[in-house]
Amino acid sequence: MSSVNPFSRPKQRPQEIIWEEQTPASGIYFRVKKWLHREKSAFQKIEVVENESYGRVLLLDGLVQTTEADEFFYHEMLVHPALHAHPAPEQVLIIGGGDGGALREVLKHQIKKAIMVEIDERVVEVAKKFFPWLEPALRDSRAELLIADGKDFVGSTKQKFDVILVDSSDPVGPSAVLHQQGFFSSLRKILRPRGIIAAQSGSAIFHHETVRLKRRFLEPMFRYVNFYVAPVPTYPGGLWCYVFLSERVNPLRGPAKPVISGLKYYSRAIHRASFSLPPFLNP
Ligand code: SPD
Repeated sequence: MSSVNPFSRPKQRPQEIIWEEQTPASGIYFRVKKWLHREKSAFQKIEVVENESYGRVLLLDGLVQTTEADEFFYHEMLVHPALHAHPAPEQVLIIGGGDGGALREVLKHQIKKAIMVEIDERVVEVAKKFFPWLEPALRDSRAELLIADGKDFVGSTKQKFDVILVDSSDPVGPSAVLHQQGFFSSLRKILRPRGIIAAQSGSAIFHHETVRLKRRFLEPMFRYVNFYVAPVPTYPGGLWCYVFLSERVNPLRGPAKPVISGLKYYSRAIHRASFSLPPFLNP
């Protein structure tokens, strides 16, 4: 997090503030230190602002996706539970994830190939310019970027994967289909027998109904359907849900190998703790 004193208040408040309406009655705001980018792509509104507390903030259609200060919570927890639970992942697929945070984390593992399928080329271009980790990740010889519709790719590819990560945006706009039953049944078909899917699944505080519905259609599809949580300070409610899906790998057994060093949030203890849901989230 930044070194700004969280208790100090600016004497002269700059005027511009942007906010994400997280529920009809509440949200989060960012005082704009500087506008870095604003455009309307073929798919969505893409904005990047500089903020004193969170650094660079990427918003898609007004919804916060990534901030420099807190993206590690989200990306580490999307990627590492699955990549550590699988004993030897080689082929990894990332659906979405155009800002590259998930790809960066995947490449910390000894995998052979990571394919990232992002629908909006402009998100990748903008992220390359403003978020320093994407360019080097894309230069890694194991990484492949496909600009394509994730649902179409999954429906047509002949490849099979050890780990599939769904780094989607919220279930509105181009990402809506990535939260639906049909998409998960297509993912199932391209998963290797010991494979694992990890998908972001919304706010633990505000999206109970979506989580409940997802659980209902996923449970008949996979032997292991385990929701887990992690903090993401700038996401609605500050506590985020993910789902871990597998036929063979039980995530409650914990990492299948030593945890890679240098991570900021994920650890062996966090792996176990994150699958232990508080009573209000249990079905
Ligand atoms: N409301 C926030 C949900 C965003 C989840 N995806 C973020 C993508 C970052 N790689």
